[in-house]
Amino acid sequence: MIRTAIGDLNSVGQGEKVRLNGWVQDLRRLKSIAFVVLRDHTGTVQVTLKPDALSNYNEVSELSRESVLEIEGKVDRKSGAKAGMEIQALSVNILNISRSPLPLGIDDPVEADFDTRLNNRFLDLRKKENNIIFRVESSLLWGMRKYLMSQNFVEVHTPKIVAAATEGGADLFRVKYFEKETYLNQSPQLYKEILMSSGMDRVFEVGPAFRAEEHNTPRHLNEFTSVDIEMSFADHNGAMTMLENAVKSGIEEVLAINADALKLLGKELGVPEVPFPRITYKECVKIIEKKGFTFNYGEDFNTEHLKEIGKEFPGFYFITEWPATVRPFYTMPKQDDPSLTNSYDLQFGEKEITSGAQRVHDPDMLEKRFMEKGLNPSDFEFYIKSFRYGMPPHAGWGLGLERLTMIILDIPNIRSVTLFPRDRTRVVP
Ligand code: AMO
Repeated sequence: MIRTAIGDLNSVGQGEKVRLNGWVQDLRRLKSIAFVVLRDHTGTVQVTLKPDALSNYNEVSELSRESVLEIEGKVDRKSGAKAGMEIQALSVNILNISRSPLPLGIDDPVEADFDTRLNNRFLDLRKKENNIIFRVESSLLWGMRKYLMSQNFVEVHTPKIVAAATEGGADLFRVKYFEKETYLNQSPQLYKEILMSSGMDRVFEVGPAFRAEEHNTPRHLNEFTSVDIEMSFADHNGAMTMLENAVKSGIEEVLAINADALKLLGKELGVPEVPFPRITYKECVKIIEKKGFTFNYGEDFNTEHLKEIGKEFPGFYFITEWPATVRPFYTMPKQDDPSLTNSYDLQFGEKEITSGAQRVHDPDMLEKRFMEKGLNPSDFEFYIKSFRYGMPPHAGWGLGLERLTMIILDIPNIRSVTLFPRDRTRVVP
């Protein structure tokens, strides 16, 4: 008999036989009858166990919580079960017995502290409201992938053990690679650009990015999932259009696939209108100065500044035309004012989700930019070389998948939307 998901029992008729697989969420033994609340990834159902129907009744009715069962039984809608239905067990196969007590309760009314939850993440994720986050993230990414594929992007995979830093030398994890010193990649930046010179035209990558940032905040991980694109014969405007449409498509997919999840999590989500507003860095400086902050023009905005700007723009919006002082070497200067750049961040209120830009494609200008940033171009020879033999103009972005998931589900801590978070103190599990 094929397995029925508990969530699909509604479409099974009275008296029909089903096979269910799941965990014992609760077990109550009365005088001559026992009730199991069986749980799978789709929900729970009550199963009635009777001694005369089951040869192993005594063993089953003594089982510990979270033991794993396969149950064959009949659907009974006439009994007094609260959910309007229960299962009358015909056979129970014990697939595994859980030890007791559990290090973390699955349906305890009092929530355990976050560290205990993360230390026992396999149990924590058995809670529907926790594991459903990752179903939402999966459909969000699927919607973005669908859009990018429809625009002729090719999904690629670039190395994560690398010889050069892309986003600044301070935040690098060092890896001993036989006789050489190498790093874990902070971003696929250099490789996705090299692929533009390979004639691949449009590429995207979904993969891990590593940042040895010391600070422990609710928005930073030391390993996060970066969704990156790079496109040829395009500038920052073309890349921003791709970004807003990809985000919209991701949200549409969540709404189409995860309506139940959103209801369970109590989240309201709407499809954002595109195009998203574009606000320049200079306009943002005016906003924060108006609020009484003294601001050093040319610096990055801090959390307090972004809070103020976010109050003016509570939804998705771009901050554009950042000064060259705060953008990496690969960022294209603005043609009519080279102190600024053809760059942007995608924001949601005070939160940054994406950075992107048109890139420098002239190898001489690129070498100059390296030197201006105090970097030695010869350390990047493998990258600059790909610019010398016909590099097309190109642009792209990198989006933090966990950051976008936090935003669409309105979840305050990035660790909640990461299966096994890596932060300043946590590398296990
Ligand atoms: P940037 O360094 O701004 O740009 O990173 C891009 C996006 O990645 C996410 N992100 C993080 N998420 C969680 N924890 C972190 N420590 C963390 N650091 C970054 C953010 C951020 O907006 N190469 C460029 C992208 C490009 O221009 O294509 C880059 O990596 O959501």
